[in-house]
Amino acid sequence: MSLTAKDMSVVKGLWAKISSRADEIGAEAFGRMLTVYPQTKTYFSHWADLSPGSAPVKKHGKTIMGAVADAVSKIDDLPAALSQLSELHASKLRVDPANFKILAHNIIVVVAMLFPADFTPEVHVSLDKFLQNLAWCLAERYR
Ligand code: HNI
Repeated sequence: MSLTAKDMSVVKGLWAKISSRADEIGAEAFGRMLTVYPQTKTYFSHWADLSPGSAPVKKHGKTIMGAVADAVSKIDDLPAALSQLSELHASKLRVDPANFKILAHNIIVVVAMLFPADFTPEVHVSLDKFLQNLAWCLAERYR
């Protein structure tokens, strides 16, 4: 399911509208993932506080969205943009790649919640495709 030129421009257009709140989106989506899919907490058991809105959750939400922002800016070559992060998640962090789709889904929910007027069916499709591609590229180094 590769991204069309239209998907890329829709995602970039959306990003221009929502990027000023990227930290908030990341914190909210990451906090929701940990709450709704508690098995994801196992990767962060070394943190002091995993509750929604806690300082480490906010900080990591921001980190994740920094990588998403970078992927948006390199949307025409996502495998190259994400290869180092994929390597890190595969060999060092050993995160089950099924979790990438779970986080992607939570990001979609939060974007829809915070930007209802911008979240048209067209935006939904392109954002979903983009995040699924991002998840797929993050899983690339597991093979
Ligand atoms: Ni992920 C660290 C990006 C999904 C578990 N992750 C990072 C870092 C970035 C990042 C950036 C910091 C790297 C560094 O230190 O150089 N992660 C992303 C992105 C996604 C994602 C863009 C998907 C959209 N990561 C996930 C998921 C899990 C996950 C779904 C587990 C459920 N990531 C981790 C862990 C770390 C991490 C664990 C290290 C955290 C720490 O202790 O600092």
